[in-house]
Amino acid sequence: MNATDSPAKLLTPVLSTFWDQPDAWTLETYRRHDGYEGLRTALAMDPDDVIAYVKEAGLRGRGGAGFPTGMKWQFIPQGDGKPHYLVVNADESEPGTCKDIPLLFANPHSLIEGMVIACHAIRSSHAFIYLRGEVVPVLRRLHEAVREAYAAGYLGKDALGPGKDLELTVHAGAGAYICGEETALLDSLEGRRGQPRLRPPFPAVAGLYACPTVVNNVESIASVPSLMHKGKDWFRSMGSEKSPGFTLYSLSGHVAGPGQYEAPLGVTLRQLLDMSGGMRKGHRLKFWTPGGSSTPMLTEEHLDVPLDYEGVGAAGSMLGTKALQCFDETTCVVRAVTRWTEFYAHESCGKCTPCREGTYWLVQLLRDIEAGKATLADIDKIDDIADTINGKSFCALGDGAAAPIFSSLKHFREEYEQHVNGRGCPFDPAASTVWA
Ligand code: L3W
Ligand code: SF4
Repeated sequence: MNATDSPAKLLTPVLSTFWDQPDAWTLETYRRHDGYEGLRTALAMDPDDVIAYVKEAGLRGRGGAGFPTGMKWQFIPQGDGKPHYLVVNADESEPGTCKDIPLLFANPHSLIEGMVIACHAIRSSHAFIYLRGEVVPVLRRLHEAVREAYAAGYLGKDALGPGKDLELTVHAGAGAYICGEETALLDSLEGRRGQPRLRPPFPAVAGLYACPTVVNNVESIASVPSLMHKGKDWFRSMGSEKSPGFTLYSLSGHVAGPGQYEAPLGVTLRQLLDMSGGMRKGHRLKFWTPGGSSTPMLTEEHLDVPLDYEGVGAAGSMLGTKALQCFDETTCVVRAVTRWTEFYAHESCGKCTPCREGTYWLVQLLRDIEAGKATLADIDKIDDIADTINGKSFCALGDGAAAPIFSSLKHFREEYEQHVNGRGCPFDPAASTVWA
């Protein structure tokens, strides 16, 4: 893959191959597209060999951190006499992130098949899906797909071989962003208020009900069946040495063609925009996030950054969830950052002081700057508060809240100053409305 490749060549539909079919989500459609063939391959292998295979393929977690999936599975102790659990994190809620919900809606069996393979690998007999509760149509569809999988014998009695049963529970969360943090999710699943736990111990050592637990993102697990069926060389033929494979990129904002684009890791935003119709007519890119609002914003000068873990890292951001939110020149960066910070302040679980207090004060100051009621010293103050949150909070939400402050000040400090000196916002909010 290189910068001159044609748009069509850049797309690698795997998870999204048959999303547009009306009965895409059914077992029958899934089987027509090689569904459950990867499971057949995996069940013929020793569990340790499946883990080694996924490690060699180089699959990395698609939930934000990019942690190697096979390595995470390998952390589960064997012969410890304790139950092992697999928990799929389907609590998608990072601003801009919108890949797992469509994936579950259109192709739930790819997740179920991946979960059966993962349970075989880590020797687990009970798996859970923690789904964002508001998405009721997805919950219903998931229940129906799980019912189909039980009826077909992929789940339930002897699912993993003679005497090896597998249960799958779908749990709907109550709609708190913090429950996407893996340890808060486990507390919530256990019936408690979702708040992060101290790590270590990591869930692989003491997770659900204090037993060894793998927590993986939906897309990570859904990527396993095709990898097992088509092979690690096929998987490695896409992406780069350190970031191999295909992934879902979610384009949103002031773009002509918002949606999901499945492409190899390492594609660039310029290539994705070229194939999807670019920015909305007559406008140009001002800033964008590589992976949701928790990942530092980038600008037009980063259009050719390879969208993989190393490329985005070298550009000073994180690949995150590959939620590419694109904003054009009509957008007030102070307004966008204020809106995101309001989200973090609202969703802060309150457990630690830097995040609980810091996000509150950031919102007050940002609103003052946006309204032209602040001083230049207040711009330094938001920088200072973000510094007090970053790296000093209990979980990643704090760092995520600090990221838009730092990155917007780095790229657009003069725009903050313009608000102060001009006593208000120089932008027309109506002009940046996507539907305008
Ligand atoms: C065992 C060790 N396990 C690490 C495991 C750990 C976890 C995974 C990654 O945050 C990021 C965050 C968000 N022994 C281990 C170990 N692990 N060392 O590996 O861990 P970590 O700490 O690097 O990341 P995290 O706390 O899981 C995730 C960013 O993603 N993000 C947010 C995304 C939001 C969604 C959503 O809405 N769906 O995913 C976006 O960029 O800021 O930096 O499993 O246990 N020694
Ligand atoms: Fe809770 Fe925020 Fe602290 Fe995380 S950083 S534990 S969300 S208060």
